[in-house]
Amino acid sequence: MAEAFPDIPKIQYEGPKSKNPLAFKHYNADEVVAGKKMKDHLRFGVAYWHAMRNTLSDPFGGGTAQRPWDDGSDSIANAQNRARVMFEFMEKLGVDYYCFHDRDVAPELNDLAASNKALDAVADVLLSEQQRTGKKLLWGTACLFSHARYCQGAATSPNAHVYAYAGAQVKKAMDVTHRLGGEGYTFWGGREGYATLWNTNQKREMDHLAAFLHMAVDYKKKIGFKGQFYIEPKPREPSTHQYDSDAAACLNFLRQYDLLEHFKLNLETNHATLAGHTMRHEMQVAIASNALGSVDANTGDTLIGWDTDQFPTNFYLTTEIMLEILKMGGFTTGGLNFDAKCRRESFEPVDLFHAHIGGMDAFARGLKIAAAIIEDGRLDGFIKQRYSTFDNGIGAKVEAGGVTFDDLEAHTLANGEPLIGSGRQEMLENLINEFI
Ligand code: XUL
Ligand code: CO
Repeated sequence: MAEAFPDIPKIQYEGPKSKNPLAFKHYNADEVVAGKKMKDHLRFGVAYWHAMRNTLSDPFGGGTAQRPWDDGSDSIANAQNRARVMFEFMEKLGVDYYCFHDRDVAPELNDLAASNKALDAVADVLLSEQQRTGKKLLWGTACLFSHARYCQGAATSPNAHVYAYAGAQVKKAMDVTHRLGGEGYTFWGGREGYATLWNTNQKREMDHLAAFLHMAVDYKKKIGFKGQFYIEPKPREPSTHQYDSDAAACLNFLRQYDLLEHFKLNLETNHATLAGHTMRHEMQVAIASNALGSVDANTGDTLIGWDTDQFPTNFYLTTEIMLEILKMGGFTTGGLNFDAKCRRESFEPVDLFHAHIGGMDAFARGLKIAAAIIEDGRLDGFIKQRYSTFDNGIGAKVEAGGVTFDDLEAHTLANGEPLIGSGRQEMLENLINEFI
């Protein structure tokens, strides 16, 4: 096969002084930071649906992307060729993982049996390319949101036959993920929510979704798939409201339906923004329940109200994300999947490289900065000190449990007005800037 990117060499680390747009300035895969190689901290993934399938359309115009290797057809041969291009891309970029949707790697054909066959034929190529290159599958998923049958939901459709179709599709996507040695499987409830409550029975839909996820858990056991299940929160878009609206809503849902032990969260920065949260907030909520699994690394635009899926370039953002990852002890099955696309104006193949290089460098910088902040210790020291009244006396008793309102009243009558310290927000913001 002719190369898809003949003019692009393997991207090398050239250091911060390099002016080469096709070189890493900060990401040096084998360099050890905080006791581990950068590549093992960051576990980057390329998102197949964006890198290979996004035509770069927007609500006002069609796709602009130039992808000379793609003949634009729905043929299996074209899908197989694209899979080979994906691996050439990952090899040149030096990324070890990828993530895919079933309908993005292979075409959806006239019926389920034909679509499954097409998926198997593309999976054959994915498997042989994995074996050739040593690249791995971070997670797979099923696209339960593009086809017209899912316009009113998949596992929350009011129609049981649509629900059954969705289950059949997930069963196959899990089989393929398992066959490819996937380290995880993601459920993004693309249309699991509602457009209007006038036609919706929320309780029934949530019960159906929970039953669906329990079936997935059972099927996972049946086939011996050991990968981690993830739920990906997002508050709205395409639905008016999505049931997995943010980390807290997902965790509540999982707890309510006895699913929490089987799922972790795949958190996406742009989805956090749409939910009115910061990514760091979402990460801390998930980590507090031991449920942060993986990250869809992208960013939104605060001036645009939809999911713009931009590449992350902001060092403050990547520092915050890496601080949380380091403090949780690192990823186990998860990684940083670039669920991000080039802008509509950036339509050339080389733009795919610039975009990923920028995201990888931004995270490499974020990792180094976060490691330095932790090593410095002042930030953690301040927070520890801020809560130190809970380390002894009445505070320690509260944390140990068993304190009553009567005890709190007796303490207050004896001690009078508390002395409190400044929150020092500005000092801490300055401290962070020392490192960035
Ligand atoms: C959609 C989104 C998805 C999931 C996988 O907003 O982020 O691409 O990551 O289905
Ligand atoms: Co995503």
